[in-house]
Amino acid sequence: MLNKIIFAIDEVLDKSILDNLFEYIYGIKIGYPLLLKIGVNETINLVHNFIKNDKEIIMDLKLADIDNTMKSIVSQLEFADSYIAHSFIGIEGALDELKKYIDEKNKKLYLLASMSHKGWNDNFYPYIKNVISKIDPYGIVAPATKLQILKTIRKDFPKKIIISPGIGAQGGEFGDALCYGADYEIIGRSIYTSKDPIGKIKEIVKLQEEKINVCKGSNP
Ligand code: O7E
Repeated sequence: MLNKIIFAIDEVLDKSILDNLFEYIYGIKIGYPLLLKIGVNETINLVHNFIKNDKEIIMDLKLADIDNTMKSIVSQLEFADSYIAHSFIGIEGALDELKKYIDEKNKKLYLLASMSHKGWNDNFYPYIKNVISKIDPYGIVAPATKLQILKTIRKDFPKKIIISPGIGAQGGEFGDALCYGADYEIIGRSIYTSKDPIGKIKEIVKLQEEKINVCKGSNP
């Protein structure tokens, strides 16, 4: 079965529901909404099975600060496998030291290349592209709502893992980002607001598979 979903857990869920979703998703993304609602210890309890079974846990605090502050934040959330930071903060005194710190811990860094909301300005992409090239992160976040910029980012970074939000609740269609170069689709509300999250995930996987079958071999 296709395993291309990163579940954005931005709402408090029953642990049993989350554990039942386990086999259908590649990994989970946790950010401020959940951490602020239930705290770090409860979050660790909630995602215990994912930690134990080596599913990727991506910590999305959209780090955008000086090196020392970002390293301090990461050091308090070591149960995660990966961390997301903004690229616009630049290299010296920020992302250079963060990358070194995360590498030393054998963890992964994702950098944000473009965002899914309307107001994000991709005119800055050449600057962001340069930062990403120099920092050489494990992966990149790029939007499923703007398929042309996603395609450009894939072309510019053919070997990077690309994870893509903006599907379902924000208007992107399930499977489109996979056709335009993403490795995984980040999906939150479409799953956790559903009355039947497992049924919804199965439906999403089917839609992703159908899209991939259509775009396979073509060049969107
Ligand atoms: O719209 P949803 O509910 O499917 O959730 C999408 C998730 O992806 C949510 O956690 C949101 O904060 C995140 N996201 C975007 O929606 N758009 C972006 O451009 C970037 C992210 C994201 O994950 O950023 C990582 C820095």
